[in-house]
This record gives sequence, structure tokens and C-alpha cells, in this order.
Amino acid sequence: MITLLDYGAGNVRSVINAIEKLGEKVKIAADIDDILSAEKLVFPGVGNFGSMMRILNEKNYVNPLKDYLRSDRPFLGICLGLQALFGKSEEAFAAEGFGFIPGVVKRFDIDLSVPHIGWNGINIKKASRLFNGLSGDEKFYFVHSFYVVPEDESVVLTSTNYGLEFVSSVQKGNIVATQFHPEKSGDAGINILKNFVESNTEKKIPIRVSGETRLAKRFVACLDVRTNDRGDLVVTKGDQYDVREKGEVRNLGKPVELAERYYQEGADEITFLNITGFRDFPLEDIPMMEILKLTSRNVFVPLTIGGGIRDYTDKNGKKYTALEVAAEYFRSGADKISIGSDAVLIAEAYLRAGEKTGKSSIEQISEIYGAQAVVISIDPRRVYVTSSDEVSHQVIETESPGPNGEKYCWYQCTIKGGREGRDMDAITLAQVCEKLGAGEILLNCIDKDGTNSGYDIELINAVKNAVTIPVIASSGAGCAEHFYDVFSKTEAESALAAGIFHRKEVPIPAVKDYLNGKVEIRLLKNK
Ligand code: 1PR
Repeated sequence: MITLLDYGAGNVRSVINAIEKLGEKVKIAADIDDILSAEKLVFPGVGNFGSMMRILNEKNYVNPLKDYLRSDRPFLGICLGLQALFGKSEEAFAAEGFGFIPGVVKRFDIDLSVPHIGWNGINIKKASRLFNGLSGDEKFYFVHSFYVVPEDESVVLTSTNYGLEFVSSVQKGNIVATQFHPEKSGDAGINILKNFVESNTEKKIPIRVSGETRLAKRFVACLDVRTNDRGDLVVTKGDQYDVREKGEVRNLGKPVELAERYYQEGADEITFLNITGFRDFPLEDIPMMEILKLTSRNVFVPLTIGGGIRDYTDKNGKKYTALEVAAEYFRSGADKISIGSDAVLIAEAYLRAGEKTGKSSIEQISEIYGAQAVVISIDPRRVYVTSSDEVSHQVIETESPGPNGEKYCWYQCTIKGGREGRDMDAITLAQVCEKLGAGEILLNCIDKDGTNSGYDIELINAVKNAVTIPVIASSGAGCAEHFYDVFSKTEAESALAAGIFHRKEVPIPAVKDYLNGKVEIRLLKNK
């Protein structure tokens, strides 16, 4: 029996699903006794070091956890569950960790995007039963802005390279902890969990121990979801955001089935966008929650969900906050949430006020769940102008002139699924949202959406050069070469596609085959 510590933040459902997938029973610790009597304890932590330690202290769990660690019974800490083993963290100077492993938690200070989000490798430093069945060149899923620095090198199990070499897992007796998320790292991650759950495995050092690891470029499969006219929830796909064909909503398949297919085919992340979220209200939108719960049972890569995340008053006048909506999504299996229309309104309010209020959904959700859990989905369209000072927006000079030969354009943000243009440009929106605590930009492009004509490289470069957080390039992929283009002509960390996967024009394995050896990517083991 595995005892799991759920202190209320983040997506523990995926850890439970992964361990149950291994045929093991999971019990969620309900009180101090459950911790002290645990045979094996798993501590998944997502979010913010300060709020984690505050909640653990409020529940009087800190001392029982310290006692458990001192008893040297099997323990697996994940992400913040690793950082909690240390003393001080730069994320919350006032907070005190368990101090079980002497050392500190530092923030990445590198000239790469922070948070470190994506699939990276591990340099194995010592033998461990955790590595049974691994060949050593697997990649694992990381999503963090801070890393641990132990005083005693002997506890270091693995390191990983991202601007610097940092400790990505530790082991002290039966106490192991990883910065990466095994429950979100596909088969390689399930393997690590299996080795933790099964205690009769001997120590191993895999055959292929790499010297330097590299962050892979990420492939995101996106499922635009809405109800069709008969009320069925379907995966649809727009053509420049128009999802109707002969008046009918295009139906490209069932969300859960498609998500599982893309996972099996090697997608590094799956994104669900509830494209009529601006109309509906997620907490009443049970089918969308069900999709997430069902998908997270069999899909062990990160899940992002977007659509309708905003403060809301229901028909009975009951008020809900965006934070409550996000919390329900995280509890249902999401790792990240994506905010679309509301982000534009929040940025407009910020620019009017000229200062942060701490009240926006971006600020509140990133405060509790961490910046890495907040994605901003931008829906811009090009507006051509004859000169760069014709408008007060951030304008770029373009290689593809406008209908009247205009050499300049700006990218107008829209809300409500492209239905309403706003007096805001996409570059400014991305910059403001980063300031407010967002951790990643999903950069769509209405002009390119569903056209198979390739990504808008100019837009992606303009936004990527304006922010320090990761950017997901989206809209327009029509062939494997388009992925090579975006990864060779921009610094985008990820590339998202939808139509070509739904219409089976270019399956994910074919894209990865084409890019293998050209770009650092995550390959499935049977490759
Ligand atoms: O505004 O917070 O309620 O969120 C609504 C979400 O739904 C936003 O993330 C918005 O991008 C999305 N959305 C709204 N309407 C549409 C539509 O298509 N009518 N889809 C829509 C956005 C863009 C991409 C698409 C890529 C790749 N779709 O996600 O998947 O363009 O497509 P391709 O590879 O086929 O070219 P809120």
C-alpha cells in the first residue's frame, strides 16, 4: 500500500493514476497517524515553496514527516516534494523546509527561459534500484524555476543540464526524491515509479550514462473541443477559427480517444481548449471535467486545459473565482491551465492602472500553483499599416507585405474565440502577462490557423524576443518541415499542431522521424 500526501495543491490525481496503473493501491493520508503508519510514502508537490510549507505547518504535518524521514522507510518526493527535504528556499525566504538534507533551494539565474519546462535527460551519479529497466538516455518531464543545492555531494543521484548542471534527484538511504515528474514522463516515468513501488529490485546503473543532457523541443497536440449542434462534445478544428463546414461544426473525433492516441504516438504534451468557454461556465461544464479525469487515467504526459477560466457569477447570483475554476481543473488531472480572453481584459486593466493589484486570475493562480502552471493563450490577427508609427502598438516590419504592399503590421489581440478585436497587441499582452506571473505563452495566430501554410515565424520571433518565459508556437503546421522551420528560425521551446494530426495528414511519429538528428527531441523507446 502506498500512502500519498496530498496537501491540496496541484495535480495529485496523475500520481495516483500512475501508481494504480501499476496495480498498486493508494491511500491518501488523512491525518498525522496515516503519515506515521505509512509503509511507503509519496509526496508530490506542485506550486510554491512558501504556500506548501504554510499548509503543512497548518496541518501539523511537518514533525510527523520529519519523524517518517528519520525512520528511513521508503519515501518518494516529487518536485516540491524534493525541495521540501531541504532547509531554505529563495522562493520563500521566510519559510523553513524539513532540513532533512542540508542545503538550499535556488532560483535559476541563467540566460535561458525560466521556468525550465519540458523533457530533459538525467546524468546518473550513483547506482539505484530506481533505474532498473532504464537505458540511461531517457528524457523526463521537468516544470520548475528553482533547483536544490545539497551540501553533501554523496546524496546526489542524478544531475541535469539547463544553462548550468543542477541536481535533478537525490537518494539518502530509502529516501529518494526527483525534481522531474515521473507521473508525467511517459513510460520512462512509469518505470521509475514501478521501481519505487516494488522494493525487491537491486541497485542498477544503466548502460548509457550521458555526460551532458539537453532539453528537447516539445510537440504539443491540441484538441479544440466544443459541443456540436446535437450537444455532443467533439474535437473540432477551425479554419482561421471558423469551425463550421456547410453550417455544421466539424467533428474530428472523440477527445479522450484522440488524446490517448496522440500520447501513444509520442506527443510530449496534450492541450484541451474549450473553445466556447467564453460562453459556458467550466464548473457547470461537467463533460469537460470528465474528459480531463478520463484522459489522465491513461495519459502520462502533461495535460493543459483552457477555455472559460475567469471570475464568474452564475444565474443564481453565486460568485466563483477563476482560482476556484483552476483548482477544480488541477484536481481533475490538469498540470497547467490556459487563460485566453480574460488575460486580455486583465492586461488592459493593468495598463490603465499602471500597477499590479494581486487580484487578477493570473496573479492569484500563479501565487498558489506556481508560474509554471499558468499558460496565456493569445489569439491575434495581423493588421497591416503603412508605417511603424501609424499606431501606438508594437509594430514589426514584415517580409510578407499586406494587400496594398504594406511593409508593416501589428498583431491585434482578440477575445471570445477571435470574435472581438481589442486595442492591444500580442507582444504587449505577452510582456504584461509575464509581469503578472504567467509561466508560458501559447501563441496562436488566427491568420495561420488551419491553413497548413506554416507558422507565423515573424510573430513568434517578435514575442519570443520580448519575454523570458517559454513560448509555444501554434497555428499553421502543414508538414514536418514546418516544425523544422519554427525550431530552426525561432527560439520557441514548443510547437503545437491540431488539424494535421486530427486529419491524419502527418502523424506525430512521422514528424519526429523527420526531425530526429536535426533537432533535440524526445523519442519513444520502441524507436
Ligand atoms: O478565451 O479563455 O475562454 O479560452 C478559449 C480558448 O479556446 C483559447 O485558448 C482560444 O485560443 C481557443 N479558441 C477559441 N476559439 C477558437 C476557434 O478555433 N474558433 N481555438 C479557439 C484556438 C488555436 C489553436 C489551434 C492551432 C493549431 N485554436 O489551438 O489548435 O491554431 O491549429 P492547426 O495546427 O490546425 O493550424 P478563453
